[in-house]
Parts: sequence; C-alpha cells; structure tokens
Amino acid sequence: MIKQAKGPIIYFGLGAKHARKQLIKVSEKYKMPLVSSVLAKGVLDEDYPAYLGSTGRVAPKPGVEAAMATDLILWVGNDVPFASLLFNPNAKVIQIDIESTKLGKRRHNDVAILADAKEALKAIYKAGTESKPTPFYEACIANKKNWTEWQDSFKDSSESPVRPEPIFDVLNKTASDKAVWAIDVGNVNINFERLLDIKHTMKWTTSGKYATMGYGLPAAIAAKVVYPDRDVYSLSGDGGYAMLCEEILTQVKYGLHIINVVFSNATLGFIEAEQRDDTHQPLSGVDIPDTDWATIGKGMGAKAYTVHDKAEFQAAIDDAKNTDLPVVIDVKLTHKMPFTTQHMFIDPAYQDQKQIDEFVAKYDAQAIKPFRAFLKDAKDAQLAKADAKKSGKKAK
Ligand SMILES: Cc1cc2nc3c(=O)[nH]c(=O)nc-3n(C[C@H](O)[C@H](O)[C@H](O)COP(=O)(O)OP(=O)(O)OC[C@H]3O[C@@H](n4cnc5c(N)ncnc54)[C@H](O)[C@@H]3O)c2cc1C
Ligand SMILES: Cc1ncc(C[n+]2csc(CCOP(=O)(O)OP(=O)(O)O)c2C)c(N)n1
Ligand SMILES: [Mg+2]
Repeated sequence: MIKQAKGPIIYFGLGAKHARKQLIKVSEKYKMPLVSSVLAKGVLDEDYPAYLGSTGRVAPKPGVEAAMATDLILWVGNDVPFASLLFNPNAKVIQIDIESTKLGKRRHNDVAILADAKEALKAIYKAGTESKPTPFYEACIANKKNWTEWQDSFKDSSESPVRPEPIFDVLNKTASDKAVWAIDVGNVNINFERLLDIKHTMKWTTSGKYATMGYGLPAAIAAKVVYPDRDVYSLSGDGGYAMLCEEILTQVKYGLHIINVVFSNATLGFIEAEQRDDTHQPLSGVDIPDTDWATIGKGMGAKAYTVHDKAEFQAAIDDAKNTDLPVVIDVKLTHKMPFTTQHMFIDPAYQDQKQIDEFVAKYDAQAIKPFRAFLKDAKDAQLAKADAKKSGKKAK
C-alpha cells in the first residue's frame, strides 16, 4: 500500500516518542513526510526537513496541507481527538497502536496493527525496497522551507507593539538544549507550536486533552522540582497567567529559578480569533485589562521586567542569569493574532481574489505560496527530468 500511494505520510503521536530513529528511517526509505500530533512536537528536531509539524487549528501550514493532500496515512501511536476532521477523507490508513481499543477509534483504518510503535516501524522498514522521491514528497519539503523562511522574515521586525517572532527568536537562541517548557493555553499554543525550534533533548508540556488555562505556572514548578539543573520556562498569555499568577509565591517560597514569560495582549486572544475569524460573531467577553504583571511579580518577591521590544526582552533574559529568584517578564505584545492554517486564503486557483487580497494584507502573507503550487513545480520538474533523460538516450 505504501509503495502504491502517490503521497504517503507518517502521522505519529506520543506513542512513538521512543521510536525517533525508526520514524526517520521509515520516512527516508519510503520518502514519507512526517506529521505529528501537537503533543508529539519534540520527538523529532524541528529542523528535520521532512518533519512538517502538526495538523489542526494550532498547527503550522505545511502539516495542515500535507494532511489534506495525502492518500495514505501510516498512523503511529496517535490518539488526537478531532483527527477525523484533519485529513483527506479518502486517504487510506494503516494504524499502529499498542492498545486495541485505539485501533479505529478516531478514524476508520484499512489495516490495523496491534503492536509497539518501534517494533512495527522496524518491521515495516525491513519489509520493502527504497522508494524514489515523489512530487508530493518534494513539494512537502519545499512547502516547509517556504513557511519557515516566511516566519523567519519577522524575527527582527521592529513593529510596535512587538510581534511574537522576535521574542521566540531570543528564546531559541538563549535556551539550552536541555530546556523544559511549560506552556499555558491560548495563542501561546499556536506560537510555541510554530515558532519554538524544539530539539529532541528538550522537554515540554501543555494541557493537551483538557486545554486548561492556568496550567503554565504550576507545570513549570513541577518541572523545576523534577529537573533542578535544567533551565525551565513558563510561557503564558495574560488571561492564563492571571488565573494562577499567585503561584509565583510558591516559586519564591521554594527558591525556584523559573523564567515566567507573560504575553500581554489585553485579550483572551485565542477566543477572540475564534469569534472574529473562524465563526464571524461579534466579540463577546474577551477583553481583559492591561495589567502591570512586573509590579505584581515584584510584590510577590520575584525579579521582574516589563518589555516592549526584542532588545528589551534580550536584556531581561541576559539579566535573569544574575539572579536565583523566579523571574517574571511581562511582554507587551501586539494585538495581531496568528491565523488559523485551516482557513487560509492564498490560492487563486479556487479562492476569491478579494478574500485573498484581504487575507494577505492582514497577515503580511505575500511570500506564502499554496501547497498546490509546490506540487505543480515538483511534477513539472520530474517531467522535465524524464524528458531530458529520454532525449539524452535518443541522442546517444
Ligand atoms: C489549545 C489547544 C489546542 C490544541 N490543538 C491541537 C491541534 O490543532 N492538533 C493536535 O494534534 N492537537 C491539538 N491539541 C492537543 C490534543 O488535544 C491532544 O491532546 C494531543 O494532540 C494528543 O496527542 P497524542 O495523540 O500524541 O497523545 P496521547 O493522547 O497520549 O495518545 C498516544 C497514543 O499512543 C498509543 N501508544 C502509547 N504507547 C505506545 C507504544 N509503545 N506503541 C504504540 N502506540 C502507543 C496510546 O495508546 C495512544 O493511542 C491542542 C491542545 C490545546 C491545549
Ligand atoms: C480554565 C479555562 N477557561 C477557559 C478556557 C477557554 N479558552 C481557551 S484559550 C482562552 C484565552 C486565552 O487567553 P490568554 O491567556 O490571554 O492568551 P492569548 O490567547 O491572548 O495569547 C480561553 C478563554 C480554557 N481553555 N480554560
Ligand atoms: Mg491574552
């Protein structure tokens, strides 16, 4: 089945976290790009070219588009609740899970394999001969490159209030390879998912199944207690932070040097974007007061900073090295929201030009190309190569 497919992918979850090498070997041998659940971010290094990230509302564009274009999914140790909505409904599924109740639970499968992910992947690796790269495979890799370059183009943006990209650029450059990230619930899930260059040696957590706001601070406390020698960060929106900010007291009481970053945009942003952009309702109950989180943090005994741009954030991170206290960094963030990659307007082949123009202007998306364009380029390149080979043979 894998050999016959035009665009096979591997869709893995936390059940494959001990099978990093096998995922890569199967992907390379059969030329299958990799898409993961959100929680399985970090099983592979972010810069592995065929790893396209996750799929779903918080996911980056390459994973979402590959999931809609694939015709065969090798589904490994993955139990994403809404997965049936995220893929081409006609794609075939080969599912591997260690629990029989998970086989077919989220979506029909064509082949069910009750096995450990690592053992099953080893067997699949051995069973076949190497595949040549398909246009689908090449298009997925080109799509990821385009998306990464587009995101990177905002790293040094001087827009005010500051965008998330410059802040994540500092975190990517300063965090150690052993960093532990405790992520609250909101737009920070989207930004972390898309912008944090994870290494498989790092650890991270969020409230995956229940999406509980306020999770970031307590999770960071647990992380620092379990891993006292690793650098630990909590990343929260201002709404999530407000829910359990008193946990700074616990960090002070137990002398836990945690870097707590608050992304202050004076709104419950994730919900504001759902109301306005996804379901087109009037906004309701989302605005929250802009609050001086640094003063509150200082009041509780932390070292605290308010920052407005990349240089101030860098200075705060540098200065935080000089203290053993918990640290609060209140980032006064832009009100702009990341767009959901499930509702993009970027493809003139089937979308209205007026909507495309509005979308592109709103999100500075001029440099983003739709997956269809990469697929066409890859197909044309393979045809041209085949033609050149034929005419070369004739000339001989
Ligand atoms: C605000 C917010 C938004 C979110 N949006 C998204 C989104 O857009 N997309 C998304 O993907 N997620 C999203 N999530 C997370 C999502 O809800 C799920 O919690 C998560 O994706 C589940 O990940 P998982 O299936 O890898 O892990 P789990 O739920 O832990 O499932 C692991 C699976 O692996 C199996 N397994 C365990 N061990 C083995 C083994 N040795 N071999 C084989 N199988 C094994 C288990 O039986 C299980 O079926 C979001 C979360 C939040 C907070
Ligand atoms: C306890 C709880 N209440 C409500 C929600 C619904 N919800 C999900 S994200 C979100 C807004 C998050 O706002 P904020 O922390 O300010 O982050 P932002 O999206 O603005 O970056 C809300 C209300 C939730 N997930 N958990
Ligand atoms: Mg907010």
